[in-house]
Amino acid sequence: MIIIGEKINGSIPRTGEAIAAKDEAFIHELARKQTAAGAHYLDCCASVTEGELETVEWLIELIQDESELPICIDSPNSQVCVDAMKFCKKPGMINSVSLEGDKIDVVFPVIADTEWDCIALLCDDKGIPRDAAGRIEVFKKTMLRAEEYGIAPNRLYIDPLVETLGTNDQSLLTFVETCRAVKELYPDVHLTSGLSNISFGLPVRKMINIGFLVLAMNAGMDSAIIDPTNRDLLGVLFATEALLGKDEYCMEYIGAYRENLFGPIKA
Ligand code: THG
Repeated sequence: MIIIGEKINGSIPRTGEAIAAKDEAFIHELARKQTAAGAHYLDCCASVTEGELETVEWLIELIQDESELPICIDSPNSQVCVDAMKFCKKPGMINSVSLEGDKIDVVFPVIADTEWDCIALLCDDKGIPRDAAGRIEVFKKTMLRAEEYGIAPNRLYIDPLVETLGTNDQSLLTFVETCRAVKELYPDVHLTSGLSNISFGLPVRKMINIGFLVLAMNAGMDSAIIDPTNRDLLGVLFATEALLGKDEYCMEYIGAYRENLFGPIKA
């Protein structure tokens, strides 16, 4: 599983406060903790109404003080995404494009001849297609655009988008059907997702999130935007990899346990 650490995101109240207060130590600590917890990328989302690019630059520099990990630049503004690439010491990931507006035309030509990867959401100007068939149509169009620019399927992380279970009881089933169809059409593309939308408005959200993670991994999801310092989630993640036959002799599971990434908290 490719773990994208979600904690440096201004829409998390405590992180938002730290960004507003220019609290460098707090951002340093988020970068350090998520790196120690085994993340592979660190998501960076300013979530500010003004001066987004300057805030993203500040965040990226703080992240790079503490971590060698590649950065996942998370902004709804594609121009900010591509402008922030130059602040990064190594290629990372753009989060995200979709068929909405001119996002693909802004991002794909810039990343084409680089080693940057990109998350693509399965939505367009009409929103998120209700059923899997509609999302697959968006996926096919996205892949045609990627091919035009010579971006190989293994550089794309497809986010099928998940709706809230509380308002759509078919949400997980639609997500799974979309994942399976994506993998059948293009076995080399990655699948990713944030976990939080599924459980919005429900009590004890962590339970729903964990169930979602397991079922999504079973459908081929090989990446997730999560809190890597959530020890319960990490334990289930490593257990599920092993159960799905993707962890020879459970070496990864055992290794993560030995590194104290999950399990009872040791003094
Ligand atoms: N898809 C893509 N990008 C995304 C999302 C997505 N970026 C933003 C968001 N969704 C993913 N990021 C977050 C960040 C924080 C939280 C949820 C989603 C959050 N975190 C809790 C906190 O920090 O307090 C902790 C949760 C936990 O402990 O597990 O709520 O869907 N492409």
